[in-house]
Amino acid sequence: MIKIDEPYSLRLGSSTGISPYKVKVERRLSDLSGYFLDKMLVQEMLSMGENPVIYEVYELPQPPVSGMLNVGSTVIYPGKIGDEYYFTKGHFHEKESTSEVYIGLEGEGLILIQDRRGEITSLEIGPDVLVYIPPDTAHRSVNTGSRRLVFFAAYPSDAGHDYESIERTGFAKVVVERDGKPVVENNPSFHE
Ligand code: PAN
Ligand code: ZN
Repeated sequence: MIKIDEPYSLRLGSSTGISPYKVKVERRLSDLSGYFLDKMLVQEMLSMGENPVIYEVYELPQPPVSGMLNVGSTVIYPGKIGDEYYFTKGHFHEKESTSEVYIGLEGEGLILIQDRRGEITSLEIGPDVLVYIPPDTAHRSVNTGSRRLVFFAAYPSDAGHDYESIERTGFAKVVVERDGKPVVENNPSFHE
């Protein structure tokens, strides 16, 4: 068992991305119903009792104390709602000075990183790729492949998650399938 404040090692990979873990969060379509472009399709699916798991997060959290790090992994399943690939909600950190590092373990995808002015960068993630997320940027992960996308994350344990700010405006770009390939396009419902 891993104890707070003591050195530990853990294993990367396997079905949960990190093992052991302490907390598992599951996000289904119903948790993300306002997030996808095709809201009619989402309502139709949910009313038919279709509520797929979009992603899971496995975490080894520490107390929210400056200087400590949370580590975790995210597993995004392959799939689309209409043309739009499955993604995470996305968030800013409440403590704006905090940054984060993702390391790809399995599959392929894109990380959308957006600053407060709505300037957005998309970076590829996959096995052995490290993505640095600077302070005060919203970040969302998108699975553009046909298999699970799994990545490791480490961030300050006192960072906190602010989902509301980015939920209000949306991300400036969406990742959709065009002719069988992922394409990053302007989000028609983005508003500053
Ligand atoms: C990640 C994310 C994880 C799930 O651990 O929390 O990928 O995405 P949402 O939190 O946006 O649902 C992270 O960035 N932590 O700070
Ligand atoms: Zn984060």
